[in-house]
Amino acid sequence: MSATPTAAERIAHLRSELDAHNYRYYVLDEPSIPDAEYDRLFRELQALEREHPHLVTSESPTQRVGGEALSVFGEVRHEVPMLSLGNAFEEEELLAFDRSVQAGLGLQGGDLFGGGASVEYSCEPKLDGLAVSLRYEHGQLVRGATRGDGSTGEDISSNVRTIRTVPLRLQGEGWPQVLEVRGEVYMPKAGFDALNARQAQSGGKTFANPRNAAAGSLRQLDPKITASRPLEFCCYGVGQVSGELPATQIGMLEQLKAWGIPISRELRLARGVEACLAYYRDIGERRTSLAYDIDGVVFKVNTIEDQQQLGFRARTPHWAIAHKFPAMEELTELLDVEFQVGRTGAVTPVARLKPVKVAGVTVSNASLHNMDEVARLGLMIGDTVIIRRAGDVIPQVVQVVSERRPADARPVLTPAQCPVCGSHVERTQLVKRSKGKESFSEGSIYRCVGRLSCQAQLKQAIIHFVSRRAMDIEGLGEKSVEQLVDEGLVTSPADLYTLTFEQIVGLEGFAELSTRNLLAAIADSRRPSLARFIYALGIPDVGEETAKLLARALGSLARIQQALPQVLTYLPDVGLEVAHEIHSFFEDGHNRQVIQQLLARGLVLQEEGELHAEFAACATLAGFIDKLNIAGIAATGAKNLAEKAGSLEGLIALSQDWLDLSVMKGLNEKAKQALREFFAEPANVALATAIDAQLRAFGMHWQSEKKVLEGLPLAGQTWVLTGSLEVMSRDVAKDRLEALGAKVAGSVSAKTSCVVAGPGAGSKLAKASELGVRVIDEESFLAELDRLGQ
Ligand code: I6G
Repeated sequence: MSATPTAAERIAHLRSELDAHNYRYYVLDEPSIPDAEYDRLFRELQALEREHPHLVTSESPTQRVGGEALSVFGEVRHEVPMLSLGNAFEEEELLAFDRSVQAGLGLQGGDLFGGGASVEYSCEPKLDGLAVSLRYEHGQLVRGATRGDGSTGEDISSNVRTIRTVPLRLQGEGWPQVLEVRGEVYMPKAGFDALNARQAQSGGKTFANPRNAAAGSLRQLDPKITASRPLEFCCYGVGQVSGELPATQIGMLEQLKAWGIPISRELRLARGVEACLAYYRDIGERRTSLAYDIDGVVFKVNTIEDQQQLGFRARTPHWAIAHKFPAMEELTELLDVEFQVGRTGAVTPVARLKPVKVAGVTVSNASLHNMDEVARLGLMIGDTVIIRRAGDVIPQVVQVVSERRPADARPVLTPAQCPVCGSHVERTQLVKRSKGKESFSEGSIYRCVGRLSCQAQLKQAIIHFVSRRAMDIEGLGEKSVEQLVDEGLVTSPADLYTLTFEQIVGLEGFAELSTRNLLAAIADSRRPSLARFIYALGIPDVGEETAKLLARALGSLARIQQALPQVLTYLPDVGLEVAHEIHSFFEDGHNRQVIQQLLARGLVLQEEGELHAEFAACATLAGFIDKLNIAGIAATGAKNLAEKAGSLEGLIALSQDWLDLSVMKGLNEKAKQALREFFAEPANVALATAIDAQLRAFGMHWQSEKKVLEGLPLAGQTWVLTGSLEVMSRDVAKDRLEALGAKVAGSVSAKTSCVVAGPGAGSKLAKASELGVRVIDEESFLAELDRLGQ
């Protein structure tokens, strides 16, 4: 048996394990262990290093969190200058480059006017990031520097160390004593979107594009900020090298990859310029679906000796060229801001632009999202703006060029009246509940209050109502809906059901047969499921899933219409804001009238009628108390109170009985005081009583927590989820198990009832087999949920 390792040995082992996993994850793109296992090893290393601080070294994976902040970056001289590349914008320029390479290499048939031989080129995408140089000595990362002017850059060592894809020490063996690798630090698109969302939420600075975000993140004096940004590194070449490297560009990059340095996954060899053009077209087609921004592809003569023979012109090599793609960003002028009215009445600003070609497409409109975005951009009419087209999404205004603002620039004003119907426009409110009180704050959306009396909202509402996933009325496209509304034939969804043959025939696109078909489709839509109908109503924030949930849980339109916002929040995933949207939709007199008309005109909803048993079972008094959000009363306090009080009346009485409450156990003094104060407010008593009465009217009765669980099929069982689930997310799986009464635990023990193991399951699976615990795969798990009615 081997001896227990010393702390130093275990630390060394953990570091090399983590380095190896990082290498497989980032360089080979072949993760070998689940993230959770990686985290466990990482935490073990952190704990050991905390216990033995003298064993901490700068290349430990734990040291990527970012050290001390600097006051200024130091200077770094590049022994081998960092070059720049010549560009080709047109195909002809690339052909000319190839001819000059052939001529330079004295290839047969190759002259400046027409080539014959085929040169081998390495091909890579040109990432839109920042060029950096990383210096390794004896395999250890000793310095990172920006390109600067090519001869002198800035020392950003502390920052590059925080980038996960930069190895702190090289893998394998045989690396030169000094090895400088060069490449691009960039921010993947998904990381950029997430960072901007985080920044916007916290009121921080947002970035115009991933390149700016990467630059802003790398040039931070505080490396902790860099550490929190999703940066990556991709190597494309070398600088100073103390020994020999393979004789070709691709061979050299493959060697660097073997030492743990990430290189492009798109690296290819092309024989001849035609193959280069094919590569350019292929990457161009996939450009928007790549995980990162690129602005072109780079071709390099593959044989290093040939590169040396071709040499340099000033600071650009004769042996490499960047073949650029059309820019995704362009400058243009903001001519005006107009306001569009959507289905739910949201009045959104749209930028009208001086037409400009962006990546081959003429752009004259761009989305501005909402007025907060206009304010964030500091946008004024007349401004010169940067427009960005990313993939197939609508072009965006990403930045104002404030230096170019004309003297007569005008502010963008929110219209007080709806531009379509003239109704009042009001700002949406955000509802928050804390300490038992609901509070409202201003949202970023403005809404026309005209509802269906607004032609814009009416058209969009009808288009939604008839759509395939809603009432599924075939034959009514957007144009036809617009005509019906413009002709005054349809003033609400209910009017669809009184349309006659004579009214439709003769409208554009409607001959006799298509009219008959449309009338048949309308008639066929008269028996929708409750879920379809709720979705078709177009309640703000209620998508198909929420509509299904409402229908399944509450079982009837009558209950959905009456439900108080607080009762609706008993549904999983329905927060207070959505609950208020639903409630106020059904409170609205006009909406109620449309629904009544629809039913009067022959719509028959297919409803379950019954309250769903699972929904009925979630009404525990403890949960109710918890939802009241009384300061200081969390889940445990709520449970203790529920146990003692037994009902809402009991709870109110308890809050008023000074002595009884004072001696109660399991609740601290502050919480007791908060409870007294809460029920001393008549408005709170009225609200709690109304919720209680509604739950009862719906057929729900307070149940004890225990009883609820006892009635469920997996009551008393403990389940563990491990590995990755492919069909169902882990959160959903957990919710389903809990709804069936099971507890979901994070580790396996002899008490575990069952382990659901997906691909990549590791130590938990091993433990389960060791203890003889039942293990099932995802397919059997889904079958079991089906059987148990989940
Ligand atoms: O800026 C660059 C991007 C990509 C490069 C580059 C590259 O190769 C894929 N290669 C060199 C040699 C240089 N800049 C100078």
